[in-house]
Amino acid sequence: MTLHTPIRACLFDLDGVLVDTAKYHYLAWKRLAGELGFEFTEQDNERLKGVSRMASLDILLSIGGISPDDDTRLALAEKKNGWYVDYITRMDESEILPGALDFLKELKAGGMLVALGSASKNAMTILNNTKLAPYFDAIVDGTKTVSAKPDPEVFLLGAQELGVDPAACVVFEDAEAGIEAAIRAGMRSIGVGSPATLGRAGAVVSSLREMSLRRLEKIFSSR
Ligand code: B16
Ligand code: MG
Repeated sequence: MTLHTPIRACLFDLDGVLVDTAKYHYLAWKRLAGELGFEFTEQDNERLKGVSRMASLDILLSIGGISPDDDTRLALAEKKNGWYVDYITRMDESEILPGALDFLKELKAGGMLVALGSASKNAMTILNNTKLAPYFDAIVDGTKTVSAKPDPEVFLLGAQELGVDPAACVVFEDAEAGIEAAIRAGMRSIGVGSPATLGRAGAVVSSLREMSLRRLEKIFSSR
């Protein structure tokens, strides 16, 4: 990969980058933990960000010190998802994170290709309710992938659907595992959140409000 390949596509994680659905995941997981008889804190919830549904359940169960059989695990995950879906079906455009919509509009106007790369199996519901769906040329979510981040599958599939070389892609991610996935995919990356956890990204911003096409080109012009 040449580091000077011009950027042709931006790939976005969903939860934590474009919308804050972590709070709804938290409420649903907390309710499940409550039914199972243990506490689940917001700090515990940090460990579930960017992690797939079943892997999240396993982390939660390990916190509670419970190890049910596979059928019970599936039923518990479904129960949590039902509560979570109740929350996200009530979402609207007001829940788009600051700067995200303006940046997506600027990318489209500038001819950049845009893809979603999310672990969520509920991504379409969220994109439709927030009216973000039309901004994406390709949507890769948890219904299309087998391996979870840090495996690069979700982003490689995104690049493939866009017909763009991975070296010409930039990933926007809020999770360390997502930055790792971007690196393994041979893509550049921008962390959205704290430099303490996202230090391996090419640059870190606190929100997409700090992003513009000009800033994007500037960040990578010398690398
Ligand atoms: P679902 P992302 C991830 O979304 C969330 O960060 C993570 O907390 C969640 O467990 C995962 O999606 C699966 O979500 O239960 O809706 O399939 O950050 O990859 O956009
Ligand atoms: Mg995320």
